[in-house]
Amino acid sequence: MQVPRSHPRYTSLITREKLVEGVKEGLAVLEGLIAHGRGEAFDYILGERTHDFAYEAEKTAVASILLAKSPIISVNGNTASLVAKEIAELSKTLNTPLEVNLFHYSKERVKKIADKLKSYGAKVYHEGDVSLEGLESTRRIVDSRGIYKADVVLVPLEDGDRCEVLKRHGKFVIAIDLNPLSRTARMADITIVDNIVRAIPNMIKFARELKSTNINLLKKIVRDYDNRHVLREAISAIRDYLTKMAGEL
Ligand code: PTJ
Repeated sequence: MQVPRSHPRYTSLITREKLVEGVKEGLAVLEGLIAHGRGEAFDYILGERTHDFAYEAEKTAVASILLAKSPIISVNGNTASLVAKEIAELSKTLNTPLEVNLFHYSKERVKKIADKLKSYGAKVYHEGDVSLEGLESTRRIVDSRGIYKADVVLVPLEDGDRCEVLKRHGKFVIAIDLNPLSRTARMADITIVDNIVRAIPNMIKFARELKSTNINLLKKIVRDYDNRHVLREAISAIRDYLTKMAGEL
């Protein structure tokens, strides 16, 4: 569909179209459209912009990846449809590989997503040679070089139970989730309450900035971060936005 640039909801509609294309290309599943709709609703009541609490989470996420021994960035169908090029760029800037990890698993889709990410020059793991104990869903199928041995894992658009299992395996989890009330959001060590289409480009900027920063400063950024505070700020931002909108009626 051609979206006219003058349309007041241009960015939102273009993002939707990318996901629809992703489904047509076989990168994303139909359930991904539903997940996106939920994300859109939260984005709407957050004012469709990156808030300060999200910038803080994005910066801290980058600092913690730079400090990690074996970091990994997990990619699912929605992420590949919306920000394949950008997440490959982030991966290269942070020298952190990508791993394809799917909820609705199929070998064919894993390969399609991996090929797309590789076409942007990223290093991609998708062997699926080990199982993450304690997880029933097919998200348990992971790569022994990636999520399995990682100390820090970035999980965009997560579906719930994996975050808990990753935590049980002693991993430091960074989530990107527009829903600050989700189980993932509440269980992660760092929750980026922002749209992935804004979060990843912001993280690329922070990565370029912090790459040459001294290690003590990176440690201070991570030490000073309080995820419960960030989640409280996100929920308050929704409340304030709704109060403002009601007041304008
Ligand atoms: O490709 P697969 O098979 O791995 O499946 C991917 C989906 C997304 C379908 C799967 O992980 C799923 O069902 O996820 P959920 O349980 O619907 O959760 C997705 C979360 O991401 C929800 O809390 C949404 O609010 C949030 N979300 C959706 N779109 C965005 C988002 N957060 C940030 N940016 C978005 N664009």
